[in-house]
Amino acid sequence: TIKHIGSTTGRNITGEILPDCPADPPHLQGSLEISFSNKPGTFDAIAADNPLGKDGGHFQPPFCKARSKVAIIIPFRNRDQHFQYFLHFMLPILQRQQLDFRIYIINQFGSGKFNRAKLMNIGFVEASKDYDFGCFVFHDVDLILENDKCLYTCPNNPRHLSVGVDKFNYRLPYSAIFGGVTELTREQFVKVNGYSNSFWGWGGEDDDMYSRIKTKGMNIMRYSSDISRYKMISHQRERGNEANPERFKMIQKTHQTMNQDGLNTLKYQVVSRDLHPTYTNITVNLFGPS
Ligand code: UD2
Ligand code: MN
Repeated sequence: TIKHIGSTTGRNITGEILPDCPADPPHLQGSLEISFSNKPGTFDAIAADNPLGKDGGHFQPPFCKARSKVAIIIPFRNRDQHFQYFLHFMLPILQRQQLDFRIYIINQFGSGKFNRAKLMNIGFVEASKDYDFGCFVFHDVDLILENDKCLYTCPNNPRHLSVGVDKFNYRLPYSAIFGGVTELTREQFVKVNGYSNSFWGWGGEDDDMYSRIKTKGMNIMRYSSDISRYKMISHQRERGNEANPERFKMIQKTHQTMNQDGLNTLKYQVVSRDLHPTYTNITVNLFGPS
């Protein structure tokens, strides 16, 4: 078996020092053909296709030392088929990018109002208990990258990755958008006190994060839309994720509320933590409104 050959120490199993991975990963393919017309494989089939992960889906390049340690945090409830597509398409890409990475599903327990932002805060805290991740990618489960040159590494300012999305004709719907797929380093995320915990239901949490970043004097970076390009798996708005009518008022006050609402006020309970071959599932109780 060739399992367990990645390295957390920068050495291979015989103790030899691995060279740093090149800045330009050599096996990238560029533009990719993504289609949802075939059903995705089962989780077992996906694991068989991607055998190099360690427990909980921690992947590391086998022959070089990765430049980035990346946690991919997916806020989630009841979207198994989307997640199967996600793994099917994204695992090979992330391995070609030669990242030291692990995918976390942060699964909201119960049928109360969905809270995407709070789930992402929990992902940050829980992933940080496992490993010294320096880069956090916050990722909608239904967005699939169409160009593997869009590297999931964190630059020196927060980055918005879902620049071109097919649903929006591959154009930004507004210039301050920060939803979909975003990246922050550990330091950047701590500096803004994480996301708000207070956005229950659909919308606003992404705009709130945009203001947090600006308030703390950072800028948003973006690749161009030919590289930062995604397809969204089509879906309806779920029950429990109805649009939040308070969101417009809330995002006017971000600069006043952000220091008392975020990582420093995060309360939740882990219901279960399950290590799967290609990902980690953490089911959490948010103690939110019903
Ligand atoms: C947009 C944003 C998204 C977020 C949302 C408002 C883009 C491309 N996307 O997405 O990032 O800001 O508006 O909250 O800008 N989810 C579940 N189960 C549910 C509901 C949601 O798993 O029942 C997760 C899943 O990862 C999903 C994400 O939350 O992709 C966002 O929800 P959505 O896809 O329903 O919202 P959408 O497409 O309007
Ligand atoms: Mn969506």
